Amino acid sequence: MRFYERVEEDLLAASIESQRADWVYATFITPDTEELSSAALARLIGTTVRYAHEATRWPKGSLSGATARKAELLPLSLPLPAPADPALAQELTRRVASMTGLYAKGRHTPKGEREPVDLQRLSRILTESRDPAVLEDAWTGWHRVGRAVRPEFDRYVDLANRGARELGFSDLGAMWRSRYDMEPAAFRREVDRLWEEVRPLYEALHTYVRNRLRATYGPALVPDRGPIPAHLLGNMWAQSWEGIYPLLAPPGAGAPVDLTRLLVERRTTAEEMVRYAERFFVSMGLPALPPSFWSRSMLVRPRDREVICHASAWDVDYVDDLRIKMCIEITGEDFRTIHHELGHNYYQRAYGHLPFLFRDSAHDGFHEAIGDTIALSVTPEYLVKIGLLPAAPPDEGAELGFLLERALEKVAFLPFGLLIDRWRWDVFAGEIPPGEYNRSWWDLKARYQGVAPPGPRSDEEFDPGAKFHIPASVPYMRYFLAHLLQFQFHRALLREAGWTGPAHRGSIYGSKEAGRRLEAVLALGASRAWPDALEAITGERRMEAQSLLEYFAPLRRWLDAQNRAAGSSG
Ligand code: X8Z
Ligand code: ZN
Repeated sequence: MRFYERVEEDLLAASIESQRADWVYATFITPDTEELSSAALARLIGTTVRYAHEATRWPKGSLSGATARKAELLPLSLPLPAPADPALAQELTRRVASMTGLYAKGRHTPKGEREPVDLQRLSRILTESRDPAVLEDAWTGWHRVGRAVRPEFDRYVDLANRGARELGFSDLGAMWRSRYDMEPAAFRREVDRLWEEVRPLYEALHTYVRNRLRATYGPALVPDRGPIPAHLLGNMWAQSWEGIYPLLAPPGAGAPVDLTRLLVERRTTAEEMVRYAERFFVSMGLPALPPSFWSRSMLVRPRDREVICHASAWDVDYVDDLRIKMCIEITGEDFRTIHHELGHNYYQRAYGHLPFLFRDSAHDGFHEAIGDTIALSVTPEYLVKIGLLPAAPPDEGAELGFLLERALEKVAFLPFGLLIDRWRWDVFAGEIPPGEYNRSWWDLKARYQGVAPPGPRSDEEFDPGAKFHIPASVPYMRYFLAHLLQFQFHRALLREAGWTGPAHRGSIYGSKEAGRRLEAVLALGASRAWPDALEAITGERRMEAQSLLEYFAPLRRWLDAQNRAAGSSG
């Protein structure tokens, strides 16, 4: 239909303009770049909203095939809905840019030090220090950034909700839940169902970790029931716990692979870290990254200006101007994150040939799952194969260590991935009033994650604002879904690669068959409802937790035995 040709042409032009301005802002935060990027985003939103309203001329049932799909996607293609009034749209985008900038510029002077340091340094303190006072100070110091974000947040909720309502959604949360090819209410039930399936495994892990931390820090700090203090889990948000693996390693497991040490000992550079990840994709038959990727990406933190360090992947011209923006540190964690980011880039490139409204993933959980799926293939055997690890694959004890480390990363994340938007959905719906923002946040943290703040938090604090995706207005349920999907994908691609052993030992490195299957799904973009894409990769049409549970089954048995021996059941 002619109408959608015009829509897609205009949206492509406005999106490229917005991407360019946003890139400059994110890699060089100044009042000017903040203004330019928010103005460009407001123009893109304005164009989308105008066309979304025009499109309602054709009633839903009157369209079919690709046009019907485009009509569905058009209003949902917006990263952020804004009121049609241009002044209000610009106010909204300015406030979001400002919140993101405040977060990026957050600093704190750690206890016993002289200079203020950034989030990356504070995060390193949280993984490395074993002094509860130092940990608490780094945690509390960073969380102060939430207070700076708070004054902007209320107005953001109000304006974004108005934008969502003008487009026919009841609020921004309902709009976010509408991008999953099912009713928003059904989607809510779907994530609850998935959480219930993985909850027993999470609880077994939580119990084990609490027992070990009590042994380290004593019963005064770590009680034998109830929540774990958030500052002891090795991560600023307690979202993944692999940072404190050394405290939790199975006794007698031997030293498992320390990827950070291997990379540091070889004096690996940031660029070489990215080359490793690129070579993985290439080994599966996917193309190398374009030369412009290497000249335009930001791989390390620049010394002379403020940037948004939170990792992201870009496709500035929606064809092949691929880039990543990261402040890479030479660690195993960043090694994995680079695979995560390149997963986005390879997705973007694979759907770049489609009509503009289809240049997106099947649903946003797919986008987040691709690179993680590849990173699941970073096994000890793989590291031997590429020459990073000199020794032969490790013994059985080390295998348990490997699984525990992966669980601390992936299983620990699940309730966190769920609760961020559990909280925001209720905020956008007006069910959590502004006076209860922080209290309700910690209620959810206790209920889902079983973690507590290091000390009492007053109503002045705004701890949600200390997590990137909240000031930046990025939906988060995508990561919860991705953490399940990646195990479904991993299992299916291993099968394609002819692997018949246990999933945690398998790697799809070098498998052209797995590569072909993966690329076929990426190339569908958003042209089909997600169950079709899921079926194309796994043969199944439902998201499920079974693959994850199978992957961790040997660990689960071991955790249960440990917990029984320690006299705690859950
Ligand atoms: O934000 C990210 C990526 C960019 S899409 C680095 N992740 C979530 C987070 O850091 O909170 C990846 C895992 C979860
Ligand atoms: Zn991502």
